[in-house]
Amino acid sequence: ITITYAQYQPTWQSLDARPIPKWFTDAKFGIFIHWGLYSVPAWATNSNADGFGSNYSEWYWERLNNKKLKIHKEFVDFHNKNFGPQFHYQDFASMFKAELFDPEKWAKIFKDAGAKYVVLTSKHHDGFALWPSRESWNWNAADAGPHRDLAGDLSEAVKKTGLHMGFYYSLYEWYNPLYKQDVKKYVDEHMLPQMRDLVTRYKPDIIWPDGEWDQSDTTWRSREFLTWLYNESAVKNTVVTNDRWGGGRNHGGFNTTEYGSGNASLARPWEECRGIGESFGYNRNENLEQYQTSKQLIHMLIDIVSRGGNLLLNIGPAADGTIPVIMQQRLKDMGDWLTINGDAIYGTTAWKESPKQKDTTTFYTRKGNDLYVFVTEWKKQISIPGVMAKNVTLLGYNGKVNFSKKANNIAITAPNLVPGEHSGKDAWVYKIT
Ligand code: FUL
Repeated sequence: ITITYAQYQPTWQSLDARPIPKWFTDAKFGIFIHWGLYSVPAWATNSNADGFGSNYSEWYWERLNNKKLKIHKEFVDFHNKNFGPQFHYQDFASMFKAELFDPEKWAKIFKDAGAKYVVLTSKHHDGFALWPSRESWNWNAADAGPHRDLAGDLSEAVKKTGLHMGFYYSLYEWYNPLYKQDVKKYVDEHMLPQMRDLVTRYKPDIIWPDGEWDQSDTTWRSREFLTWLYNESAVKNTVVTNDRWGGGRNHGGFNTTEYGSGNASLARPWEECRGIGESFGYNRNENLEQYQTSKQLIHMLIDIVSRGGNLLLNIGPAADGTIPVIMQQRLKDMGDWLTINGDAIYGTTAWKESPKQKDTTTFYTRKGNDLYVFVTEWKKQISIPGVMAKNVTLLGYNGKVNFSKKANNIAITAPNLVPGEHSGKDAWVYKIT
């Protein structure tokens, strides 16, 4: 007889006690990818008229149907004008070809961006699966559209570069007849088998559920799934999940915020996600002003990491499988900055005792006995209360950095150089040992 001792029970008390694998809190920066049939119209309004999420292009299908929305008419007009009233959302499947999709190229872009993990929409609220899912027969990327296992091919390429690979998965589906008729059956025969399939096939390091708000955690059988994931699955020791499992966002893995600023007040790890622009899926209707500049993105990453969080920065590839060049450029800039300054980001923690001054241009992280001081504006003098220092260096600069000590404070004098020429640009990091 073998007696197996299951470590986790299907209660939140038990599941929440599982420590989040350290690779995740060390990683700090991940790439989110929203890619699917919505990448064909790749369109949303820019109005924000219905508040949060108004500009999300991945909601295209729902916007066409939801008459209660202020933006509904704009979507219908756009759709009818360009595709015609007879054209169904389902018809986008044949136009989603991914003919230029090169997973190795994508993986290299992500690695060069300095990201440590990738999260791909394996299935969004429209239910279209990016892998050959049995449960989504004829409504997946292998049976229709590109006729290719997009999720599997990307997963393989990403893992080969040494990055962690994960999947976003929408629990609910807007228009799946099974979901509408018999949610219990949908959960048992469609949703849970799909999630298990994703885990067994691709051994992802992240399961990023979403759309959980539509039902309770009991209806989704979330606790049972997590018990299996943490006790028995092939990724039980490495997998990380988020807090979108139903019944409020208090349970599961890391806390998620979206177009917010993160939640550092909780005891658990957190991750802020957002696009470079205002949509997750590619929105061709956006203008340059709606895109964050590289500098803004770098400052965003610094702010988040200094408060102990992760940034999951989203890109929206085009239907043909290319990553819009403006997005590539932003990622490249982040990667260049991280090549010089990554030591101050990866594997760090927030400096809990940091001075509580209202200074929006100085940020801190810690690693071992080292303190990193980020300045997002070049300044001649930087004083830091409450620290002792043996040595101070400026990352990316080989020269000496002068500093003076007074009691428990140190004052750093910036070296006489042209920032951007002799060091990093957009933000500078002093390392205090
Ligand atoms: C939301 C979804 O409704 C959005 O479309 C997007 O996927 C975001 C990450 O999560 O809740």
